[in-house]
Amino acid sequence: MARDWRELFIVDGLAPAPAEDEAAGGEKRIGRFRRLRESLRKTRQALQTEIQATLFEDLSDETWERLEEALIYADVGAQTTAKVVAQLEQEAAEQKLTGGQQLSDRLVELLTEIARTGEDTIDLRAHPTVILVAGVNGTGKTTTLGKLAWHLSKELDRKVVLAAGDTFRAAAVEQLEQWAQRAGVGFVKGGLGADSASVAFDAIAAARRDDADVVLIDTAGRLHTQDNLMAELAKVRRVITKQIPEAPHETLLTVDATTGQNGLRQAQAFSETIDVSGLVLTKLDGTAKGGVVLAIAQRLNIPIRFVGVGEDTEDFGIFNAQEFVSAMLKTGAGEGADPRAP
Ligand SMILES: Nc1nc2c(ncn2[C@@H]2O[C@H](COP(=O)(O)OP(=O)(O)OP(=O)(O)O)[C@@H](O)[C@H]2O)c(=O)[nH]1
Ligand SMILES: [Mg+2]
Repeated sequence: MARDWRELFIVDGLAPAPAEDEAAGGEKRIGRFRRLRESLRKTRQALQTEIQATLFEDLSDETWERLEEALIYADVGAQTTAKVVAQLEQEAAEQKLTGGQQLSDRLVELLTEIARTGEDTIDLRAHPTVILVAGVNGTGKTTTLGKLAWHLSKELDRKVVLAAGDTFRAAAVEQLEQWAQRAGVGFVKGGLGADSASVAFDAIAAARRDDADVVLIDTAGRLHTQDNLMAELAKVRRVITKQIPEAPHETLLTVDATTGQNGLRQAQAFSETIDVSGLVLTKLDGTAKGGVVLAIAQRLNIPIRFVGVGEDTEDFGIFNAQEFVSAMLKTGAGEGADPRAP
């Protein structure tokens, strides 16, 4: 599983990381994991009491019920929960799981398997590579692209163009322009109310002209139930594909983690219209419903690419199933009773 930018993105012409960066990279990783753990605190606390309880108890019907309730509360989803708990129950019946600690470790393992879906890398070797973002209003599309532009430019030395495909509001264009300035990347916009497909067209043309590596295209927020707006999104995609048959190379959907199971319905509807290739789970800070990632991963089999844990450039990371599930389930020091602690 990818853990840093150089592992997630396949790029050409990138100088190897200097040796002294290795240690710094390790520290960064630890810092990122700490932030992820911190942002999953509420989800973890929701699960913790129940899981800790199973560590003491003999496995009984009540244990399984409590575990089910906890997972559902964390928005892991009824179907995913049922599948996982049935598997644990069966393994316990076969005497494969004897103590609560084994159960807890196996739970982490099963949830990690579920969270791990599909391709683990994003290929940026096409010039330009086109990445389109879509999602419901306010789910974090513009912020995600701004953060992504920053990381691609600073960490991977890519020449990036941000395209203001949200032409509905002047403020949306300004917001993206600020991100472009902050990241020091190119910026393409159209007139207010312009056809958003034409902005995408212009941005790709500009990227070709200026030999840019990546084009990131923002779109206006829309509800997955608004048919006319969903049709417009499909048109943006078609116009991109007309210019470059393989594009968009990546279509990201932003899902606001605080919306819980509704995020699953959104993901379902968007993926029917625009063939979503990756998910970005935003606003994981401040929700107890981080488990929705697992529901989406299991039901739709769309890989989760990134997580957003705040509003700043650094509050953004590559999704790593193992790290995520550990951060969601495993109790750390100072977070309440840990029966394993001496
Ligand atoms: N706490 C937190 N806030 C976030 C995160 N991602 C985005 N936000 C905030 O959520 C709000 C909406 O983010 P935008 O990026 O504007 O969302 P959008 O999808 O582009 O919104 P529309 O263009 O209006 O549909 C902003 O105030 C962001 O700063 C995150 O991961 N955590
Ligand atoms: Mg926006």
